[in-house]
Amino acid sequence: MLRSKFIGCLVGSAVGDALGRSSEGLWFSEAKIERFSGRWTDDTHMMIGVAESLIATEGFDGSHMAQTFIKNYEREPWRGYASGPPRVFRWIKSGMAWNEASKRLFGGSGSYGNGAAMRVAPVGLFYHDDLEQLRAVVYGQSQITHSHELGKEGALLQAYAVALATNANPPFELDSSAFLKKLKGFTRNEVYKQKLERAWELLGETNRLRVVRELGNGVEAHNSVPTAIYSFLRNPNSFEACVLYAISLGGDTDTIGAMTGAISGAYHGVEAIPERWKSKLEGREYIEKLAGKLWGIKSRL
Ligand code: F2R
Ligand code: MG
Ligand code: MG
Repeated sequence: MLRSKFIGCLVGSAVGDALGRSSEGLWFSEAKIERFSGRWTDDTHMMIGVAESLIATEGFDGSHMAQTFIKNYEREPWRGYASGPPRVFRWIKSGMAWNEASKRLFGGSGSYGNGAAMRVAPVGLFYHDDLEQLRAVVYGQSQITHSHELGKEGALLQAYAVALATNANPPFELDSSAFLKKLKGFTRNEVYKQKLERAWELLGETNRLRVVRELGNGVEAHNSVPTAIYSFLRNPNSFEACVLYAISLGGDTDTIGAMTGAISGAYHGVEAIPERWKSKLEGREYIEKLAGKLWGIKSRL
């Protein structure tokens, strides 16, 4: 089951990204998923980089992971990256340390974009049973491109949600309240604590506009990570329902779809992801191979 959860998480993340790709940036009522080509964006490209580096070094090595991001970006810069990461890659290439360059972004405040969270699923899987290491590695992998506290803390919550989903045992009913309480207790940031509180209050909400207004659907980590966790908890028993719900909220749909898909895939395992999506997914075999290797190393260590 654990192997299936590892594969489900990475494939689920890529499926969510590919499903949301054509709606990214649209108002929620316009978000559509019918045009599923299976092609994914920077979210999956960077998630693959995280997995490749964890596998190659059998753990976290910041310099190696930064170089992996740079190598992958230079091969396929057209994946739809935002402005921040490519600038950081150039600074690292010109000699800046991997954990210093990102501090220069946005006038020295660092990025609070959701880029560190959208790619973090392999860390949540690999350290699902060691929360101290999970926190340290999430902050380390975030620092490469996202040094702002909100960017890092969003990645931490997304990784911890993946870890909690990995440790859960469906079909026993998921305790949403306990899930949110654990997340709230794990983050040190007040913005996220309040968003998680709102997520709990909104669980029965039928008005999507209200959900978007209160939780957000934007490119900022604090306006998308809680939304992905919420989308999963609204529909814990169905991969399909939770990812479609996430995308129906509009905004940063590829990323919120990817984060929701990662949590749900880790919860259910790969069998729960509809075959009509898996069969079309770009690079499915490679993503499954990476997840299998990550699980293999984890089982051996
Ligand atoms: N880039 C996109 N989408 C744009 C359209 C792509 C197009 N469809 C195409 O194919 O070309 N999506 C991807 O970017 C998001 C992840 O972004 P990331 O990696 O966090 O980048 P960045 O630049 O660091 O932050 C994103 C924006 O957030 C705002 N921001 C962040 N920190 C800020 C700060 N301290 N002060 C002010 N603003 C800050 C800025 O607007 C950044 O541009 C994902 O959606 C991924 O799919
Ligand atoms: Mg993207
Ligand atoms: Mg996006």
